Amino acid sequence: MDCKLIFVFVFLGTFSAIFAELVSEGRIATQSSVGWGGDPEKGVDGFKATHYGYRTCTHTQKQAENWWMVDLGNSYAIGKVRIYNRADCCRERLNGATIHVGDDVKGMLTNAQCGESIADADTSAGSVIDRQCSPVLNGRYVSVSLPNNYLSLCEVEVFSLRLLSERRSTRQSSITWGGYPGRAVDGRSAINFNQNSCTHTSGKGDNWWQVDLGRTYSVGHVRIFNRADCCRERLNDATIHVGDDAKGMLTNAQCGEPITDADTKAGSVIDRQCNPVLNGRYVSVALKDSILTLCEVEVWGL
Ligand SMILES: [Ca+2]
Repeated sequence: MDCKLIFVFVFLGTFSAIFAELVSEGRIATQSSVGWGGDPEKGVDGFKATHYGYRTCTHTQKQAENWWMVDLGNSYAIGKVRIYNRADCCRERLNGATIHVGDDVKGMLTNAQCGESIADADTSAGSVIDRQCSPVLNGRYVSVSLPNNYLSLCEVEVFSLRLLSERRSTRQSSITWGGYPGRAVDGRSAINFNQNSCTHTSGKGDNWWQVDLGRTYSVGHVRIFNRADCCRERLNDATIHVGDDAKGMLTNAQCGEPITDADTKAGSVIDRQCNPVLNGRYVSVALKDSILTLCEVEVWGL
């Protein structure tokens, strides 16, 4: 085993939890054509050197439509794509490139676009170009497409959402029946109240539950596990809020539509996508004049 392989093995073994959201490295890549030895897998080989001579950048021929695509192996909720541009020459070639995410293996030009097209201002030599997908895009295939120019990518990193809320600090408007706020982030999605894993407030006035993520994140998706043993309808009209105001449990920006009666089957899993993605440290669920019970709340983001 050569030194490079040993290094990679030790590195991943030690820090895999931190980088768990990187879903592209080492995956199978394809592209429209190959020139100058720039095989498509060099876009996901983990090496970010931006001088072409290091043989870790892709390179196509110059055709009407040029594209590079990675197959992530599974469909993920994609929050961000990062591109490392070439530094030794030709920095401007990426101008006009677009990033696409979707489940269509032939959708390299037509899957949903993640973020704005790459502009000339993004493409300084060796630049790191970030595009946030807002809303978050689900897909197994991530592509970069570029008309009428050579497409060269020194590395492409695709980041999926990760769970931000588990075991974080929580509070709520009141506590009754032993329904402490931490039960909604205890990692258990048990949905009968007597399993001691659901929250419970009193009913009158403004009821809210809030989690502090510890710092500001880009929140793309919130999932709520509803109670199953009774009272499924109590969550009707609840709203989800995301923001940096610790006292904004009712007023921070709203993520998705209010919860409706159709959402609240007993034990249902209720999903809300934040469109656009919302930046915030505090995520809350608010409900007026009804008991607020949450068996689990999962906040997903980057
Ligand atoms: Ca590379």
